[in-house]
Amino acid sequence: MLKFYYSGAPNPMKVALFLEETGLPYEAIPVDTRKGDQHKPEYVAVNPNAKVPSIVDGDAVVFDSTAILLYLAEKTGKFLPPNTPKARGELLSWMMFVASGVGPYSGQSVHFRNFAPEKVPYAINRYAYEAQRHFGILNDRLGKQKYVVGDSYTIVDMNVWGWARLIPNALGEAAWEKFPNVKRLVDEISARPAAARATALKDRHAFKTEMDDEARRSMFRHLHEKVA
Ligand SMILES: N[C@@H](CCC(=O)N[C@@H](CS)C(=O)NCC(=O)O)C(=O)O
Repeated sequence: MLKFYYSGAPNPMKVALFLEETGLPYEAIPVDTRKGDQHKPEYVAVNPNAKVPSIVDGDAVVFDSTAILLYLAEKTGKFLPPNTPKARGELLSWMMFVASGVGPYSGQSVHFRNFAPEKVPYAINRYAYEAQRHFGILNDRLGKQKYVVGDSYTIVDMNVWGWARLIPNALGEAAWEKFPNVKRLVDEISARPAAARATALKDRHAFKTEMDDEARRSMFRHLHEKVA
């Protein structure tokens, strides 16, 4: 059975959503990143990047949420736009836009707002600005069409949902007012039974919630290793 290495964080949740939407059988294997499970040699053998999510499907090992969504969509033929060069071009462009922009800038914005030991106004503004810019691009697109690519719900919308549902963590409570079209998509997806099952997955395991020294040592390793 497909093994799904996960936590309740945004990137694993996109994959949980896909698995629940399709009903593909899977075994959910918790990786408690606040306890340092991501650095255990047996996990790094699956994901050399030492982050979640990853999957093992027979002899296929896939890491990075965007790669996993593409892999599973191609494997099942589900949640893809029509197989035309135009739609495929859009699919790949928007998947990479989420992978290289929305995710990293949102993640860094959360980090500098909530977790950095010093409040660095330049970094806070830089990452909030870029996260906001990316969500603004999505908001404009979703003002013109119901879904990000084509006229049906695809893996691009799932990829967006992972981080977009946490917009208040990245940009503050009032930020939803700036992105009504993204909110419309997030609310629609979050209301789906598959999304409820995906978000409930984290309750199957007692993930550590405290951001204490062990968690900081596991997730923010640069705190103990000066490289610049
Ligand atoms: N590009 C990767 C990023 C994965 C990632 O940053 N995962 C976070 C959770 S959302 C994680 O594992 N954090 C723990 C750590 O950084 O040690 C993806 O999309 O899967």
